[in-house]
Amino acid sequence: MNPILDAIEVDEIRDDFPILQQKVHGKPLIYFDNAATSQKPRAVIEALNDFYVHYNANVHRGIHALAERATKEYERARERCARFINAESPESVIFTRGTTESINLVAYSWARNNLKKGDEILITWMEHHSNTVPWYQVCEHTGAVIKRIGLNPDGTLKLDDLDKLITDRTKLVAVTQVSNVLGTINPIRLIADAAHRKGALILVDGAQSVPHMAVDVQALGCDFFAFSGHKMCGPTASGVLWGKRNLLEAMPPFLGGGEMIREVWPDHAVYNDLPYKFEAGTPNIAESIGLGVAADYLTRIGLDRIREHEKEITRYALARLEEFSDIVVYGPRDIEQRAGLVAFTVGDIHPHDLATFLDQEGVAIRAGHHCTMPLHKKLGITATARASFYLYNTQDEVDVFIEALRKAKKFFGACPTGRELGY
Ligand code: C6P
Repeated sequence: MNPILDAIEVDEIRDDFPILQQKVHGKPLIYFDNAATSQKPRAVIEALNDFYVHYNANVHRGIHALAERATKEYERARERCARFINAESPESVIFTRGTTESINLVAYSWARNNLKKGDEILITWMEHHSNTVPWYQVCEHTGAVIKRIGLNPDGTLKLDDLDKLITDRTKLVAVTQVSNVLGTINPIRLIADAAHRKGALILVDGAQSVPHMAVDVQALGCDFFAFSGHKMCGPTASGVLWGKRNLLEAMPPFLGGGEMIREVWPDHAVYNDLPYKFEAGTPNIAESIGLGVAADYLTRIGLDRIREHEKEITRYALARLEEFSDIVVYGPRDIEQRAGLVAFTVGDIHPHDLATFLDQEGVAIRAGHHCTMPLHKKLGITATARASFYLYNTQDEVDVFIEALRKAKKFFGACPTGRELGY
């Protein structure tokens, strides 16, 4: 079997995504902002439509036909998500609105109840604000402190002193599997083993990994794993927190309300079992069902093949970007350590100007700090431009992107570099 999606397959895949057929500013849309959110295939759009047209009802409450069907599909989505990340049971899959909410659930329910003054939370310099700010809040609440794993010059994690960084006071290591700026793929199993040797837990932010590579939470050896549906072809406001069952069972509920209880007495409540204990109120039913469909859609195409396809595009994009002598590309060059995104700057053109110019050419990229202000401060910059790829992108699109960059350079009159001037 050819491990890489061939041109015909990509054409077929593109047909699944109606949004890609349009023009933007009179140019064919080239969507390179997949790390922010991916586009949705017809199967997911139709699943949402089907829910609202045929069986919209609340779950786990009604005993009428619609409610029973909604409940069945909602729980089927949980099974699909569990299979997608190889969770040992669907009960350890909690539906949330996304990575941010999943991490906050752990911060509020586990960390605030298990950390005390002087305890340490180890994060890294490449964490998204979602895997940073909740821990700052835990520290404000408990008196625990944040420590960080450093970065090597190539944008990989500095792991040589990991066993020293994780101390007897470290209670949690919270790390992203893939950086949304550097693209770095972190060796989670190695970090998890080091954390467990010291009795610490590990939470993995899977927002940028789950959509693009096969993830097995058990093989990774993590304790908590968070991801978002909207970056993996699923609807917005869908996502998952997976946790080891014994940990989730010992944690108090995050939010109180309907559905998360078994009994409510005049003066106290008895909480429900997993996963409902963590799903207070009417959940995001349609979105979770759509997420289950997205997980099956990606599985059908094959996560390993999607990863290979993105590797090819990224390798090509990195090579073509090198045609610009004043380009700075962040993150590892080794494609085995890099996911399908490239953050960069070109000369002294502000990334926002670049993104605005590229938009006029039909190319959607993101610019800014990408919710990683500490990382940008560490790199000594305020912003980067970022192109992020997915299964429906092609090398031809990279060519258009490169030509658009060339035009942008000309338009902004970027100073020629010494290399371009021949010295
Ligand atoms: N990064 C980006 O453009 P939510 O918003 O909860 O779905 O995901 C948050 C999140 C957490 N971790 C990582 C590594 C992420 O990349 C993101 C979202 C988007 O890079 C929006 S800032």
